[in-house]
Amino acid sequence: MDKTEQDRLKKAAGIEAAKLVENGMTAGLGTGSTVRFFVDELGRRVKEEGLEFTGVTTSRRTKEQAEGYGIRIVDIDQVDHIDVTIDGADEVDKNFNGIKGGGAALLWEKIVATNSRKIVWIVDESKVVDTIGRFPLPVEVIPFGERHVLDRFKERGYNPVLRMDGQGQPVLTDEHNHIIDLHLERIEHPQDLAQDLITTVGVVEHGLFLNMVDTVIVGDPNGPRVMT
Ligand code: ABF
Repeated sequence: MDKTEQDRLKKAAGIEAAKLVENGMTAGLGTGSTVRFFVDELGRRVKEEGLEFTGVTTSRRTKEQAEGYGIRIVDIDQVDHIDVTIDGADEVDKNFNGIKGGGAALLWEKIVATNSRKIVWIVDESKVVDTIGRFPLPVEVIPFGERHVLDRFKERGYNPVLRMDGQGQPVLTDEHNHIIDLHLERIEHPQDLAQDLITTVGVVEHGLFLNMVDTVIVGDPNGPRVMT
């Protein structure tokens, strides 16, 4: 699928998801290129339809985009709950197990998601897979001692790679942590892997989002498709 077509499908999913945000809601706004289309549509609705809602964002870059449209953004600790969160994903399977974190925002994304009454992912059809794992699994780690976490992951056969930026420096998350990507190809037992990762000292969070999402809106050439 070429980028133009992929962007068309992402935009269609984003526009469909924007219909879910109603006046007076507190909405979680995710991160990634698909979410950018969603926030653009929210901005149009704010300007043209007078939509009023409060946003909680999962990254500084989404906060900047939303505030550019005059959307009111508050800190997650200023709200009692989040009515609905719309976010992207890197992979999602038929059991709604997903991988997130390609955008290095998985920690704030998971915190926002776990405090949301409803979670909706917006994806293009390339993200829907039979078995997750082909997309490298992001794991957020504390920089202190990360070399030893890498060694442990290597011993376990996880094929870990510290994520670097274009200047050859480790990518920094919004919490100033680092990301280790695990090149696993297939994840047959995601629950077991999640437990192994979260109990590894030095790991802050991982990109396995299991049994969390309620609805997936898929940008499909025949029009947005809703999976529930
Ligand atoms: C974000 O959405 C990340 O967790 C994930 O990496 C990204 C998907 O990116 P895109 O929408 O640009 O394909 O939530």
